[in-house]
Amino acid sequence: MLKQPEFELFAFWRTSATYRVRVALNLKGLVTHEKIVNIDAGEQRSEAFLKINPMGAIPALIEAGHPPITQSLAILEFLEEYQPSPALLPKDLHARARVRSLASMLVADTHPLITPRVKKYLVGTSHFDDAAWRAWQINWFTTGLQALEQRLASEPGTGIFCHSDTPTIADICLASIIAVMRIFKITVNDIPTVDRIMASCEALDAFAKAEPLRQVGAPSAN
Ligand SMILES: N[C@@H](CCC(=O)N[C@@H](CS)C(=O)NCC(=O)O)C(=O)O
Repeated sequence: MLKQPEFELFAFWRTSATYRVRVALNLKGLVTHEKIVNIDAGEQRSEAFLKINPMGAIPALIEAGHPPITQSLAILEFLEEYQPSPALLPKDLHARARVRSLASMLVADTHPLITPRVKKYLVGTSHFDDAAWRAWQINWFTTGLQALEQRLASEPGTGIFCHSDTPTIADICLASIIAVMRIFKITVNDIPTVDRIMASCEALDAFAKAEPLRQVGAPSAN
């Protein structure tokens, strides 16, 4: 029998934060119905969507009868508690803190700097042209991923994945950044540990199925 969607996910094909939620749902075998918010058309700033998330950003996850959950990391933590298996956080207290710390380097310190709202502000107030915006993107992706590489390459907790040998929230966040960099055709060199872990992630169906170009609305899916 076909599984019924348990959640509604406000999403767009290419976004990093939505990718994170898609991977977690896939890993946990949970089903959603996606509602597209076209961020290229500015739908995230529509009156209707601002009632769901006043920040004007996706994703938002709604379980029937409950208020929306926004912020991809909060959604991942919610899904982890909603369905603990397979676990996306290690059991050990210090290992959990490490995974959350690695994830935050990307979700809190890297991704927000390259969002459409930041671009809109820089173009509108500082007259950024395409070249200036691209240099900005490359700078912040490079800063985030090089710092992550330094930690992954030197810390004993690193295994096949960011922490040990099963995927965690940190891997989901790492893969979400690389996935959008590919859309923007940006590469960061000399990050061998990050590249190796990304390859381990992509070998898993849950990550492969979340690949932006495989989503409804993506250029190749039309
Ligand atoms: N910290 C938030 C970031 C959400 C976010 O910025 N989402 C982007 C797409 S990846 C968005 O909707 N941006 C709209 C905009 O910047 O105008 C999260 O992780 O959920």
